[in-house]
Amino acid sequence: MDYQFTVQGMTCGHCEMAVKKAITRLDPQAQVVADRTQNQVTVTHSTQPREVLAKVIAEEGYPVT
Ligand SMILES: [Cu+2]
Repeated sequence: MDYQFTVQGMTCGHCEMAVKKAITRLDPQAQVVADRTQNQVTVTHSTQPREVLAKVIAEEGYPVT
């Protein structure tokens, strides 16, 4: 499945990497693009439901709106 999330609080490359890692830890084959300038996280080839990914991003410290 492919998803797009609007994510608050990503201020630098480390934040983008933290979000990517949190998702791929749970969903290893997912492709993740995090763009802090647009507050967007795009996930493709996910095996997980949208809510699960949203929860993982939020638990990493970045609110999903
Ligand atoms: Cu950061």
